[in-house]
Amino acid sequence: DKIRPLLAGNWKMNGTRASLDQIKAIAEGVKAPLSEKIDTLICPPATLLYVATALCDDSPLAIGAQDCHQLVSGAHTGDISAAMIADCFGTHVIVGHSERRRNHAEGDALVRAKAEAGLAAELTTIICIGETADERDQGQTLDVLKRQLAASTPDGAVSETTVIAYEPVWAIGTGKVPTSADVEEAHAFIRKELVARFGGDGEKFRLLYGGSVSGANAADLLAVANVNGVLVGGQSLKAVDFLAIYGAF
Ligand code: G2H
Repeated sequence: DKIRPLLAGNWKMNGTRASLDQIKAIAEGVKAPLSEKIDTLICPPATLLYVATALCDDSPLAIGAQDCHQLVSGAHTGDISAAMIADCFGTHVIVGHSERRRNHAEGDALVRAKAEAGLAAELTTIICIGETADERDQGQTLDVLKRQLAASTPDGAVSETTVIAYEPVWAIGTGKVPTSADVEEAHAFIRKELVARFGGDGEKFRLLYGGSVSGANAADLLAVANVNGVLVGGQSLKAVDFLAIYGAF
């Protein structure tokens, strides 16, 4: 069976009530027949989650969150739980984005706990991994991917609800994109590791590429073996840009 692709947008700390127009336009633009073949997702800031899901009621566009706490509730000022995301009708959560790993000192064990929380709340959970520029320069890319993938992915992960996003940190928001050969090597490696750990189900996990994806490079990235979709930052903020990437599927 062919893997059903996923086009995911990560708004990061961008978007106000005024941006709901863009969510509406994306929800309206994600139409059949293409929407029957691919899943689409926007992860706005948590402040817009509840109203965004209401706006997408009649659209195949899914709405998710960019992070969650590893616990269900409690004295954790400023955090939101996976259960709260589900309560807002969010269906997906991103965990382990490099900006969380770097700016909030989130290590693999915490990312794994967050992924477990996402899965426990029945959210499709997107686990991000990727090497920094220094690690790449030192030839450590595959070692880093191996370690992050192994330590950030829960044992109970299954292909239906767990997605792996490969985001080379040096490609994020920089306009620099790895070559197709580099993406192919990284994704083939991730696939091999997933199969080694999860057997046949490892063949079915969706592997997304993320980092400076745009309408101009999406088709080339999507043509790479084991690229089952993309995770888009900057180019997901405006409907016109996001829908151009949608059109590349
Ligand atoms: C990578 C990506 C979205 P951008 O972080 O997660 O952002 O497309 O802006 O590089």
